Amino acid sequence: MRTKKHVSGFVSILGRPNAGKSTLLNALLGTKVAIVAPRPQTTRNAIQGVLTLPAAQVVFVDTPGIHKSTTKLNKRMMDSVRASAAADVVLFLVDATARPSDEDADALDLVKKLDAPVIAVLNKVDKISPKQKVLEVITRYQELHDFATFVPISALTGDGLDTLKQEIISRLPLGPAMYPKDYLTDQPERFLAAEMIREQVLKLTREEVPHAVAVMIEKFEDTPKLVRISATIYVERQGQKTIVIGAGGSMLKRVGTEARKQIEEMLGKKVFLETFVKVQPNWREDPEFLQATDWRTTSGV
Ligand SMILES: Nc1nc2c(ncn2[C@@H]2O[C@H](COP(=O)(O)OP(=O)(O)OP(=O)(O)O)[C@@H](O)[C@H]2O)c(=O)[nH]1
Ligand SMILES: [Mg+2]
Repeated sequence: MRTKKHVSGFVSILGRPNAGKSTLLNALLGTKVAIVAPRPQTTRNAIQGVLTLPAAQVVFVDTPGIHKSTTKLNKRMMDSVRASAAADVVLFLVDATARPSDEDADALDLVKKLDAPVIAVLNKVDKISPKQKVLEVITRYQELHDFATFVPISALTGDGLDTLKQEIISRLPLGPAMYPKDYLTDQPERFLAAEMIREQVLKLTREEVPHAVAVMIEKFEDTPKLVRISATIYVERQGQKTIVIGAGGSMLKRVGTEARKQIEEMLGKKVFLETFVKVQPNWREDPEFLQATDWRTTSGV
């Protein structure tokens, strides 16, 4: 029942690459809407995930990690961070196990410009022992900015998430739900399918390959019994293509099998997935290519 006390608003999740922003979004929603990988710069587009509760609707915005932009792709990623930063409440997500670095200052600069309350969320406390060390991290960040509050969490185990939800909801303005209650994310299924394929490549490859991978869906045919999907995995060099295909096609097969399972779970339907690998030299500097892989600017993901 919607009472007068209903609150709603936007909550952006900002922080350094690999801090666990996408893991946190999935944990808050209890459903996977964002891909996660143990590599920095996994998320490339700002995406929404909507949490609908009886007395609150929270539109979380997961963003790419704050980093120094070098390529056109990186610049686009940082543009999307800045465009999503303004919100009713901001979560500044910190990997509490990471050493402070120069890029922390850039991340803080961005946050300091915002008018909204900023909650410092200290993530990965499951890896911190003894727990007192969390206090040291809090003290360090207290000196850097006037945060609204500090909430230690583990996005992986779910520790601290109820407290975090309460801290967010108590700061949201009164207002009705903005989306229907079953609305989960703004990403089209085609884009999510492309992301699930990219996630597997990120998980299974290392060094420069993850950064050089982009996925485009060429065909997405929804039939009553089966969804037929054709996807192209783009890399920048021949050597990377050899790695993604693997000996006798073994790597590509693993990527395809794992991604297909995830896509089937998302769609609740059988999927036939075929994948191709192509070399597209320097695509990270190619505005047309970047536009084509961003569903906000084109329908052809
Ligand atoms: N131990 C531990 N690992 C975590 C936790 N949260 C996230 N991780 C791991 O940290 C890595 C990065 O997680 P992501 O959610 O992709 O991080 P992100 O901040 O979205 O990264 P970018 O999209 O690259 O900016 C993954 O290997 C996660 O499993 C946590 O609470 N505890
Ligand atoms: Mg992410």
